[in-house]
Amino acid sequence: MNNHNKPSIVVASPSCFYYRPGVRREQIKSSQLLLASYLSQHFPVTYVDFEHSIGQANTRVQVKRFERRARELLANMEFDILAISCWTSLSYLATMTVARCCRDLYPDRLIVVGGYHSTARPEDFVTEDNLFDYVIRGEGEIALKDIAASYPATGRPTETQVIVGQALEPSDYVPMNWDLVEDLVRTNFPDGLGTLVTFLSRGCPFGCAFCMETLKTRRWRCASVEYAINEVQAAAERFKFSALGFGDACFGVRSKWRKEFLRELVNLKPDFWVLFETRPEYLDEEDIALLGQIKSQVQIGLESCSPEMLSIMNKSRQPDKYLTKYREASHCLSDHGVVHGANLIFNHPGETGKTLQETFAVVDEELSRGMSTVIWTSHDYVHFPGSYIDNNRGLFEEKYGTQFLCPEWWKLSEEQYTNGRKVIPSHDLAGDRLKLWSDMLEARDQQMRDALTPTALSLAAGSQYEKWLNDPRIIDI
Ligand code: B12
Ligand code: SF4
Repeated sequence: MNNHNKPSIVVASPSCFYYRPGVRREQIKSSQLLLASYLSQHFPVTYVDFEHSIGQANTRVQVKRFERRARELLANMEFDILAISCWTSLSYLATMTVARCCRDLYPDRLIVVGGYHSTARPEDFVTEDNLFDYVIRGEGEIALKDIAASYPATGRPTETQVIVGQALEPSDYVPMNWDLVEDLVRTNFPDGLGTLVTFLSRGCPFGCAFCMETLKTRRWRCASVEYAINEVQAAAERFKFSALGFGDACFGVRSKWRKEFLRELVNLKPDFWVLFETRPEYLDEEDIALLGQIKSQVQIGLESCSPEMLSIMNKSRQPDKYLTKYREASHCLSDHGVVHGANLIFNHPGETGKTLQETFAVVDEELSRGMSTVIWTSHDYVHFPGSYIDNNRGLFEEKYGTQFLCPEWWKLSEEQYTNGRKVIPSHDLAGDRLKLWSDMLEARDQQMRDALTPTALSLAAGSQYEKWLNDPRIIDI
């Protein structure tokens, strides 16, 4: 240890193994950077992203190569504590590999793991040989700061310790320390970034059945408007990017904060796109009129238009009211020219032919209104550990005939993108009927395309609907 009171920390994003080749990687992993930013106030911190420095590994040969490169990189790094982020379960195998390389090289150094996966499945990191010293559940800042502060005196614990991290209060939020990724950005993105993400709040008060956010502190905690605006300005002054995203689990829950922030944001006259995800309840006409004055794109976590599915998903206790709210918000967003994604999850446990009909009936009704800025963004259900569904698999199996065909996909050296989706939602949607939703979507392809304004069409083609890229109405954005 160079400085006896201040151990040095490497915060590492370990990459993903066996994730579908060609899936776009996140340019800057902002959650990990946020953690590193907080720690850098107290300790010397380096941030590394093995996905950038080594790459993803999608075959056994690539995994072997990854292991070799990780060993070389770690051998050339100065640090006392390796803090690995198993943020997504897709990083589980890579996390284990990086930790193993580190332990082989440095038997005395501290290895800590945190992130959504360790929050959901801490036991996945408890090994006979105590590979990890600490497994942190929930937010990592305070737990890691305490561990690092006591490490010089206590050294490695004799057994793996599982700790629930105390959630950070807004008074302790620290701005992103962009210095930590200066070299990474300069080396990997010399022409500028696509989307840069920062955070203005934490927590979500809702409890959707498929979402892992529910495992963390649910209280919505926002930074002050002044802090939030400073974050926007600091990012814009520092880097060139086409969009700034707010990665908040649920943007703008408190109406007064939201309006004040949006007013200040409009005053900044941003020349980049602003992106965030929220619920329809948190967008009224005043907010939308403000958003209409800047280049903004809103993701709405609608998830389904079937009242029955919305109940099963625990999206809302009053599904009909929720759908009315969605329609009002969506129409108003279209009236103000604000592009918005209506995110839908299909084949969620409990889904049947009837619930699909209900969803597409609403989609059809919306399409019949003519030109709009709504992009229907559709995904298959992906089974993540720690969600309500995962914790109550038996209940779904019994009630709907759901089958979880690969319940621990993150542990297998096989294509995880496919394995995570191996769920039969109900007795009714098995076999060939599993692709019923994508057939129903495909049948509406032309209508969906024609209903979009040129800006919305161009944004849709640039993201989810690549097949629309040859449409003559596409414009440069
Ligand atoms: C913002 C977000 C994104 C952004 C990320 C932006 C960016 N550039 O970083 C975007 C939209 C790009 C995105 C992409 C993906 N996401 Co996402 N995303 C979120 C979201 C909405 C919010 C995260 C958040 O609140 N951050 C705020 C910070 C403060 O909290 P945090 O991220 O949890 O970080 C804290 C702790 O986890 C902990 N921690 C993290 N690392 C470490 C390390 C150590 C050592 C310690 C001690 C602690 C620690 O400390 C951090 C600070 O407090 C969540 C949850 C949700 N409601 O949907 C999903 C969520 C995290 N995403 C998820 C997924 C699956 C993905 C994708 C894989 C989707 C896909 N198929 O491509 C990709 C993966 C991208 C990647 N490789 O990094 C899942 C993860 C589930 C899982 N088990 O894997 C979540 C939980 C949603 C869900 N389905 O439930 N995502
Ligand atoms: S899906 Fe969205 S609204 Fe539901 S719990 Fe997760 S973050 Fe909250």
